[in-house]
Amino acid sequence: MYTLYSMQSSGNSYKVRLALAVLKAPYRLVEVDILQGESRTPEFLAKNPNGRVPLLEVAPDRYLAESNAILWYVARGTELAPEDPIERAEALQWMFFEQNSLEPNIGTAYFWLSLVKGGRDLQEHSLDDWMENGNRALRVMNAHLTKHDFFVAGRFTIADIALYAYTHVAHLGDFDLSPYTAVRHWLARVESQPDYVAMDWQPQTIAAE
Ligand SMILES: N[C@@H](CCC(=O)N[C@@H](CS)C(=O)NCC(=O)O)C(=O)O
Repeated sequence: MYTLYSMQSSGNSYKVRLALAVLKAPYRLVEVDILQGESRTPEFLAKNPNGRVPLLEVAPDRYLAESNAILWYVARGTELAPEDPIERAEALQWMFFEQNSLEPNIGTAYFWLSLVKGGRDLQEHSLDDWMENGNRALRVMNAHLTKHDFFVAGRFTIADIALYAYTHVAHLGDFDLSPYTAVRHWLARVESQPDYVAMDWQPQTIAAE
């Protein structure tokens, strides 16, 4: 059974919880409070020298970091992970886009504005850039979703899971999704997938560590 090191309110961690739920894969969950420095302890750094969640223990003492790499690993051989070469490359394209254009703007705004006390004041100098670049990413997504129900392969895949995680909480980072009609319809399509779980959902097995 996998062990997932995750923080409940982390979008990157939620990607993995959502994929594991859709895949009906059992796992042991370890909550890591990054706001209390729990991802920077010597014990955690021994598992992931980069000091971040999510982190998946895939075999005893064998750890996989980076949410989108974890998605590929857990979804291998399933409908969630396209195998056709061009579809696989398109999924990667959107997952790199997520890490380069969406997460650093919408994800970061969500983190500082909704999770960190006083974060708005601390990050005031960054707000305009996040807003401009985050809206640019939303426009790109909206244009694609105007012509497609899902990002890749005409079906729900890990590319949708990767992009959904921070888009669905964009409003908590001050983004207004009302102009992005196709994005809002896609969010609803993701939420109607079988075995979809919300960000605050937890599996049965939660370990104290
Ligand atoms: N590119 C990484 C980003 C991971 C990341 O930034 N995780 C944050 C939580 S969302 C974290 O653990 N931060 C703790 C820290 O930097 O100390 C991924 O996709 O997994």
